[in-house]
Amino acid sequence: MNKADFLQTALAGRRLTPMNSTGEQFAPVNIALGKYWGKRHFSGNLPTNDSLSITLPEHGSSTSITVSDCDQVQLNSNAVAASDKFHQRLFSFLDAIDCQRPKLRVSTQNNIATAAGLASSASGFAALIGALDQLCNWQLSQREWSILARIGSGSACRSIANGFVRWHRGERADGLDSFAQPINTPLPGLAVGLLTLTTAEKAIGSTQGMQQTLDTCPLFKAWPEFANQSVERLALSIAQQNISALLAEAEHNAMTMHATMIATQPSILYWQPESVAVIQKVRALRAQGLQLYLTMDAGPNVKLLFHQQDSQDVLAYFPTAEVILPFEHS
Ligand code: 2P0
Repeated sequence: MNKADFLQTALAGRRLTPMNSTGEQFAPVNIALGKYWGKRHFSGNLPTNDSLSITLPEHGSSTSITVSDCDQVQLNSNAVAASDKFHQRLFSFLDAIDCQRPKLRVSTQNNIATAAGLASSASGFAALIGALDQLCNWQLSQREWSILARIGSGSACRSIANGFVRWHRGERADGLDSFAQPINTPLPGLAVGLLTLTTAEKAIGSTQGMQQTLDTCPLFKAWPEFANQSVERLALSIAQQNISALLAEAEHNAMTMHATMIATQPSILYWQPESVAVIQKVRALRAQGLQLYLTMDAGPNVKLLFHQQDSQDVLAYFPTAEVILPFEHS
């Protein structure tokens, strides 16, 4: 199956036929505490393992779509050239949804610290599907929304709800059982600190990084089983309202994922000297008794994980951190 096959299967007969003058949707970014790394099918973004994320409710993408006389896209109020990769990825995705679609004008605003390594493709694809749903009156269920967003970018399937979200890897070849579901158990007291250490372009994109890990990493055999069990432990910590256990598991999960990246041939190392300095500092502070943990994705920046009650201490040690309380928002 190619991307268009996956999309058409999930759309179940729906076409990209506008029924309203415009479609608009906001979708939030998410940070994986249990990581998605590895695909069992590449064009469907079908994962080898379950993953679990926390949504940052006020950070994300707002997308609006209208019919136009030519395909055009604006990103943060700037027109994107047709030769740009972003433009091409967007409109080839829309072609794969419906090759007879009308020309469209897409406008996306990201209020995200993109430089902090938050995946704007996740909120972007989730917002795009939501906006299409509004434009075409598709009346998607949350599950269908998640599946369609996943086909755009895997982690986008988790950007469909606030709070904790779990992506079930699924087993079906058509991907209809690979979608994310909210875990309706809040954990007030959980805090995330975004650290922007460097704005350097990442060395290698996630899709290519996953392919290389799958092809060459001898440790990758152990990853899916570890990752699935890790997600079970994360879910149990949430159910038991045990923030410390959740944070410790999240850091171990991230470090194990990075070990598989580092053990590829050639080795993928997303960390920069600034990242390692933060890792060492977090460990030193933890040795002094501060319940401070971290997670990292396919880039050099670090997301701190801690108890809300320790926010002042964390800010004293990391004054540039943007502190986010995922369960306290308007
Ligand atoms: C995650 N990452 O779970 C993991 C952790 C990066 C490291 O999801 O190829 O941009 O579009 O499915 O979703 C980044 O991967 O990759 C990602 P594609 P995506 O958040």
